[in-house]
Amino acid sequence: MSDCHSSSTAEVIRTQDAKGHKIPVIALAGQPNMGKSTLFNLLTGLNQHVGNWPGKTVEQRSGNFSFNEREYHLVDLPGTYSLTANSPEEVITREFILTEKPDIVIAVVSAANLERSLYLVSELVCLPVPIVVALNMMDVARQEGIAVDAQELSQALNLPVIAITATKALGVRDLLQKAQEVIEHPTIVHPNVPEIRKDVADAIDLVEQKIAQYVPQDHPADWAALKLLEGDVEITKKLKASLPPEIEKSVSEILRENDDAMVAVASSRYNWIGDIVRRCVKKPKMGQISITERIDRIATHPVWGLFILAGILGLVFLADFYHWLTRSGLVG
Ligand SMILES: Nc1nc2c(ncn2[C@@H]2O[C@H](COP(=O)(O)OP(=O)(O)OP(=O)(O)O)[C@@H](O)[C@H]2O)c(=O)[nH]1
Ligand SMILES: [Mg+2]
Repeated sequence: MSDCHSSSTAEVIRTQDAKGHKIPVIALAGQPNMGKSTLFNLLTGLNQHVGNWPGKTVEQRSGNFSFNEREYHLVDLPGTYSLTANSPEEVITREFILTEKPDIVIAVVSAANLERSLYLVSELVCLPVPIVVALNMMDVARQEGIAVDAQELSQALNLPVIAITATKALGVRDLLQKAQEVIEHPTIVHPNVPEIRKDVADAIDLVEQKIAQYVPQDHPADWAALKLLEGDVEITKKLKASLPPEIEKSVSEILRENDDAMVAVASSRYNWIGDIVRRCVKKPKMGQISITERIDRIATHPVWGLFILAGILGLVFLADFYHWLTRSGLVG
């Protein structure tokens, strides 16, 4: 990648350019093992800073790189399955997006496992941040016979989607080009978001109106209301501390009346994901089986599987026996 390189002097990661202008911040978000760090290392090379997130034992990695003669600050967010406050990683990721306001989030998903990886995206689309989706692991999907239509996915999400294979640096230039376009010409994009059951959506609106002036700084009121109805521990704690008693009482009443909201919200996300996957993913037809499935079938076959196991054990025994013979001097 000739026009995409990390600076050679690694020590200081700058967040301002020579004229004092803020260097645009790109955050990599995604579930664990989606390839965020692979992409991060590819772009930043040695120009990385590794430490811990303030007050947490979670590793923080950031670094700078240049692309098309512009410098960017890249943050490798911790892998998270969702954005509900179940773990420090989830809190770090959402707090970073809400309070640090990166210029763009690159949501890294796996083409080989789109259904699972879209759960985090279903939450990211509810945050006020521009998103570009990096559809990674295209090589793995191809090997598994899974075809993901990136253009169709882009239409289904109403977001830019670029297919990449991070380990081979394929598609990464296109991804950066798209990220650069979005950063330099920000337009208000409304991604398609999960549609929540009407009664729960109404309850969210009502809670939003009540809490709007008390939400923590940088937290959108509609998002905080959604999280309250999902029973998010952190947001509940923060709002409890700031809501006047009479408002807290009426909000608690709404939450009690909608005690199935968490399930309704989760199922709206799963429906959203299901619809998208049906539109964009073609799995191998019956009869067409992938290489790994073929290996699995033979290795777990009641007869051939035993032969393979006996063969492997025999080889281990022979290797061990040969090793013993050479050590005891019986074989030269
Ligand atoms: N075949 C293939 N493997 C990939 C690709 N991208 C990443 N990997 C591999 O997937 C594994 C996980 O990649 P990471 O970059 O560590 O994933 P991550 O998203 O940073 O994971 P966490 O830090 O746990 O959140 C590594 O073994 C990578 O080499 C890809 O496009 N193709
Ligand atoms: Mg990582």
